[in-house]
Amino acid sequence: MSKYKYDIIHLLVKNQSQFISGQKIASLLNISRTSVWKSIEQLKEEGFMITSVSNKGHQLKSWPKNWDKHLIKLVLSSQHYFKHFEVRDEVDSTQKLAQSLLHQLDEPFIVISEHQSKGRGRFNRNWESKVNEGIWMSLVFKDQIPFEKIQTFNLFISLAIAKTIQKFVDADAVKIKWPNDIYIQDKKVCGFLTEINGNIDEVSGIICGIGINVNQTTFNDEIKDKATSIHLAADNIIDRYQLLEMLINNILKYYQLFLSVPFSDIKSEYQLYSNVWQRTLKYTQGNKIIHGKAINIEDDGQLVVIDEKGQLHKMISADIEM
Ligand code: BT5
Repeated sequence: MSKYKYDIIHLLVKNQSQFISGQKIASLLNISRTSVWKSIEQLKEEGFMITSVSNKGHQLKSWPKNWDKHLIKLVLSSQHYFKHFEVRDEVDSTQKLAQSLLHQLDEPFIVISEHQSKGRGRFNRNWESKVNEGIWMSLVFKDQIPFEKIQTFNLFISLAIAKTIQKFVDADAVKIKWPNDIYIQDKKVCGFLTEINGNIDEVSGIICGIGINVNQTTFNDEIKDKATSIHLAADNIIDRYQLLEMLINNILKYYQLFLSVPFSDIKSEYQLYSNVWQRTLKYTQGNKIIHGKAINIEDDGQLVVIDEKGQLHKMISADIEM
């Protein structure tokens, strides 16, 4: 493959609303027009849809649907936080791979895969991760964070994910189910889990595994009545690159907020998105089961639930049956 391939894609992406001539590409990259033409032909063979019109030039219409490390770098080039991208066709779990790379890589990084053979949820539950249809990734943040602050991380991140998904579907339908799920109406479209590296005083790494159902139309029997995808809700095929770009930008925006302001600053916004208020729900914490209504979320991220006898329970994590 031509060594200019990614430079040419870059120019085509930057000029996506118009044609760019072969002459202009050649002079910007300081190569011959023949090299431009050969590279463009190769890109077309690889699945890039490029319209070429004589006297006008070339215009990118769409690119291959699978994850490609260089394209991921390209769409995420406006952010400067994540420095390394580990892109795989298949892994057992991006979370597991991220854990194993944690000490080899000094800077923040992203692990993303087309498929996970053993994607996992909390408590080692199974996470269905179909090939090419979702975003299955782990983000590794590397900052020194006081241990007591970490409890609010999920609250910031869930707002970032919900706000991204909102851009593709009926905005009012997108809700956060405390502590780590995003719903569209009453079905789960995303689950994430947060694991930390560090000690009781300070956290030095956060590994946030995010699973988003993007273009699925079917799910396995266990989850078919309780899962949905953005595609099903939007009635549109979703461009995963566009979704990824918006998602990472939103996550970084909320991560900066997480580092710089207390949860109380975003609490009222969070409460608007949450779907647990004023409903009697079943909360399971270990082997304790509570039937009650959530009435508040405290500044340290704890959910306050009042049970049927009027007793208050504060929770930092639980399973909630809707
Ligand atoms: C979660 O756990 O919701 C966290 C899921 C995190 C998945 C990501 S994908 C990238 C990274 N690498 C990994 O290996 N994991 C992370 P939890 O709250 O425990 O919910 C798990 C439950 O959600 C399962 O028991 C099923 O009932 C349901 N479920 C499984 N797959 C699903 C899917 N694709 N969509 C909706 N629900 C699903």
